[in-house]
Amino acid sequence: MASRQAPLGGLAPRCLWLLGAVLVMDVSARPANHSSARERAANREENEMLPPDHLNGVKLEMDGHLNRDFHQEVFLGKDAGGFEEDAGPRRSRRKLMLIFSKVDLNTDRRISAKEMQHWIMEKTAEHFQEAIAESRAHFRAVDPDGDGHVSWDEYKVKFLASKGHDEREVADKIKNKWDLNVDEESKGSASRGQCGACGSTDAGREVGEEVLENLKDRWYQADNPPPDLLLTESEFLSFLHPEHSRGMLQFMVKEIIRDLDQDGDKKLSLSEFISLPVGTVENQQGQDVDDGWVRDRKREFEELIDANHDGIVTMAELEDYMDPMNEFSALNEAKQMIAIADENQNHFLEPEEVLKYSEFFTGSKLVDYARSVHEEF
Ligand SMILES: [Ca+2]
Ligand SMILES: [Ca+2]
Ligand SMILES: [Ca+2]
Ligand SMILES: [Ca+2]
Repeated sequence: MASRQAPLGGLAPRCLWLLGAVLVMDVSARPANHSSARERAANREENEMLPPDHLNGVKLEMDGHLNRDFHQEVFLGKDAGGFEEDAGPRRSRRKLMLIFSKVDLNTDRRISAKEMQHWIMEKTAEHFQEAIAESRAHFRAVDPDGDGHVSWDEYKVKFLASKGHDEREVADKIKNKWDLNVDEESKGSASRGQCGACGSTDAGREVGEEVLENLKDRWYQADNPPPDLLLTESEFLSFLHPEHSRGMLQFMVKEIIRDLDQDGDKKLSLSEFISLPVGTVENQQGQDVDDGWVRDRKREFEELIDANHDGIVTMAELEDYMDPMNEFSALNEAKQMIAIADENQNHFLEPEEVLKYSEFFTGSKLVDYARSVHEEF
């Protein structure tokens, strides 16, 4: 894995704007077509054969949306429970302070950027382990004969069966090379939707040839030489979880740029990055949501993705930003997370600050933070 550290001078001063920004960051800024963590969990069952649109601990969704839950995912790791609204504020605060003490490696009761970076890397590794376990289970489901290889046709049968097609019928058709009759006409066409890469949940049961073509592209990408279209378990992992492989990460970046790039220069300008999918603005409320969406994307583009600040995001810049194992990005994230809650501006997080900004770190507001510091820490 090559190390590609892009220059990113003067981050600290630019973090100051974040101080005031936290309140608008989280709840409001979500366009109408963006699903919540809860909806995603509900969809996961149905789409378990599909590579997920959402990847824990990765900054962008496969369809190019910002991952709204990123900070919580890298702060809480797989241990995200216990902060629901009905969990009891006292217990939640206690749990948050327990996390605080784990992040605070040198036990000086404040979190430094280095400590936070270390924590983020640890939680990212946790998400990786989780993805491996999940992928292993799915691999068993698509490799029933257990020979350790899954062919594209085997996968296609299982995938279409999971979408409500008759498994035996599909298998027979594929075996005899008959037409599958899933939306024949778009076969081989170069046109793609807004979400070409993600096999979007909108597709639901209606699996078009286009979705299959996109999946097959991805299958090819995940298949290391020799290109026999048989995936091993580890190749299947990078099919489902592109964040686990350099080549697939690049593929994902290309797909995202292809979907957002309007002038075809294979780079993203700010206006390309913030332009909305058609049809998301329906009323004033929707307009406000979209304004927040644009504001957040603009900030992310300018502060983090466009590392050399020339107003253009290249493939390399987007790849650095998307790579969850990039230590440099993790340090930038750590600094950003600290800046958001660092009220006394000493570049460290104290327990009071973490509790006060609990919504940013955990997704729920834990009221009465001032008292709890004395009670529970
Ligand atoms: Ca410390
Ligand atoms: Ca462009
Ligand atoms: Ca740039
Ligand atoms: Ca502080």
